[in-house]
Amino acid sequence: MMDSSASTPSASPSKAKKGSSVSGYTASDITVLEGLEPVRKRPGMYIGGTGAPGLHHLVWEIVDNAVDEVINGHATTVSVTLHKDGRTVTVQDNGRGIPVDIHPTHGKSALELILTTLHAGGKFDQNNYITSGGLHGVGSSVVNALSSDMVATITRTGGKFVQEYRRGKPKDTVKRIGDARGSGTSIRFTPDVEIFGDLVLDPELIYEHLEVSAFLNKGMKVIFKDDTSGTRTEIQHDGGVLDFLEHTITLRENRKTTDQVLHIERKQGPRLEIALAWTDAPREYFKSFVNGIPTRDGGTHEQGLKDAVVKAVRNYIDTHEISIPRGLSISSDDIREGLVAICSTFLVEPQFQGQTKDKLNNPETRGQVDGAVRPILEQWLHTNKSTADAILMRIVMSAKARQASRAATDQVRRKSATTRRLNLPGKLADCSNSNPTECELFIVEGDSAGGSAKQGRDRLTQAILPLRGKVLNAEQAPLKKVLNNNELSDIVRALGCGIGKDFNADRLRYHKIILLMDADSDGHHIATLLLTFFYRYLRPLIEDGYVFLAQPPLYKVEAGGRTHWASDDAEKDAILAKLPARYKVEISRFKGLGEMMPKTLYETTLAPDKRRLLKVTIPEGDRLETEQVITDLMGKDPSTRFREITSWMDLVEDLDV
Ligand code: 2B7
Repeated sequence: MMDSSASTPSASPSKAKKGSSVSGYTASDITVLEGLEPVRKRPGMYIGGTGAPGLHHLVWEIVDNAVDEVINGHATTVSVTLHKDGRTVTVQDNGRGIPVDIHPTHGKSALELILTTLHAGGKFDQNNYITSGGLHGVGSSVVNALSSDMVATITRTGGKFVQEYRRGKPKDTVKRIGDARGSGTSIRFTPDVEIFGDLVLDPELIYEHLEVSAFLNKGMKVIFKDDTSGTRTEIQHDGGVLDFLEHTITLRENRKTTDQVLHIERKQGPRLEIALAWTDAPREYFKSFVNGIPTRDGGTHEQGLKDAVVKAVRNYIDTHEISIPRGLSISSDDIREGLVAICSTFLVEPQFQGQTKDKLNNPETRGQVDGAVRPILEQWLHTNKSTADAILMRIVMSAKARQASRAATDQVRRKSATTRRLNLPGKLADCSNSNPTECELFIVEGDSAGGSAKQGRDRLTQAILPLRGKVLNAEQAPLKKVLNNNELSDIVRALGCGIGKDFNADRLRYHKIILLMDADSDGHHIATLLLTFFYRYLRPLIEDGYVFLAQPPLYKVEAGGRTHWASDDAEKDAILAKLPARYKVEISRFKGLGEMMPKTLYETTLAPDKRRLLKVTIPEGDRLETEQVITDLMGKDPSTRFREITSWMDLVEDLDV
């Protein structure tokens, strides 16, 4: 093991400011005041929610303030007690004690200002006061606001001082209750049942949070008393992130590639501590933190570390002329496979990114971390020849495995799916799922409707085939002519099941074939042509229940703040009849599917849980009659066609599928 600590001693930075009192900080340093009502009104804004995570957030806020006193060199110990009720918590530190002197202009103690006003922080925290997580050290007032009871006990300047609060409001001014030696802060609080109901705290979660804090702040002593189980645990990790690394590897049951572990600690510039080791893990595994906050999605600090590792290893391979097997190329992924790393840095102004703010975004950090790690890692590899060899063997092995597995998958792919996929029509927007029982093909009339459907669909399971040209009337055409019709041959290719003597239902690519046409006479005509084609040439698909008609809305009825959809006049009238007379009603008629927003099309017509489909069936025992209908409807004699036209919907049956 090697420790490459930078040369600067780790003196605790003193936060004393020129012109301040002996304590280095007085009540007059407090800025910006705002009451706590907004916190009780909208707790979610401050702690994310009022469920279990929000409840635990209260504990992290107070604990992190105590840890800050340690980080900034004023305290050594943090103790946390979870009381018997499972909800009340006492946090204590042996730091300087929150100042209790009276603020000259506000006439209140600094303690009261800190615990009862929002955004009251010391002026120092903009300059050089680094905080561990939380609301940048101003979270204690938020916790107070959301606690039914809070008691702050401060020891400083030879005395013990107490102030109590009820739902964030002080019961009285700060009182000196006696003499005391030393200094420190103790805060006891009970989360308000009015806010959190009867939720209780989870001792295991508290333990985990404290443990991570102890790993990231080496030397800090943490005492956790859990009165719900009568246990008391002391956590202290003098090995810091090095201990964290060992702990992580053991927990994940990985084995190290070599016993050697790299540990880097930079004390110049932003504090940075990294530990890493290669293991037999099948992937890389990074745990990164900024100011003690886990950055689950990594970010620039993690990227800088990855850059450094990859470049240092490549540089080592180049300068030592390590021979790599012929034809084997080593990727960054190969270099990082099995790497387990902990990366913790402390920044004055961290910027977070992403929905959950789990990613560090400070651009300068990437180069700084790379710059701090790379030379040390290179040096480490140079001076530990056997370690470097073992790591390189590990890397070459992963490159070989990757190459072999890539070749194998390529071969499998070539043999199966691609050949069938290559035959698919170009205008088909296929779905990504390849299990036919879960897949649906929408045959859509017109390019613009096809476009909306492509955008609005569920890409996983819904494929779209837009029809552009004329659909041939298959009633009057031989198979050869049918296959010469672009639209019909595209349908056959998309379905994958063949036609005529090649027909094989087992190869059908979608178990729902849904015809989606405008709700007008043109749309009905095309649907009829398609159904004729299915009936004449792919009848088993109808018989086995694979063919459906979609029911797009024709009318949108807006009334009383709600939107209703109707697919014909009768449905529209039924909706109107049910609406209270006092409602102002707005009716709009869609000219075609292409007019609909993709989202609307999805919600009214495509979404499996909202749409209504009509399943096309051939009524049992009525086969001859159906045959007659088709002949009459689609055959050459216009008079029979007219007779049948109104009754053709008898072919279909209303279904919610
Ligand atoms: C930014 C605010 C919240 N604060 C101080 C000083 C010490 C101190 C605190 C604390 C949690 C439970 C026990 C500074 C910092 C307020 O200003 S908060 N210790 N511990 C804590 O909250 N523990 C302080 C300068 C001089 N003297 C004291």
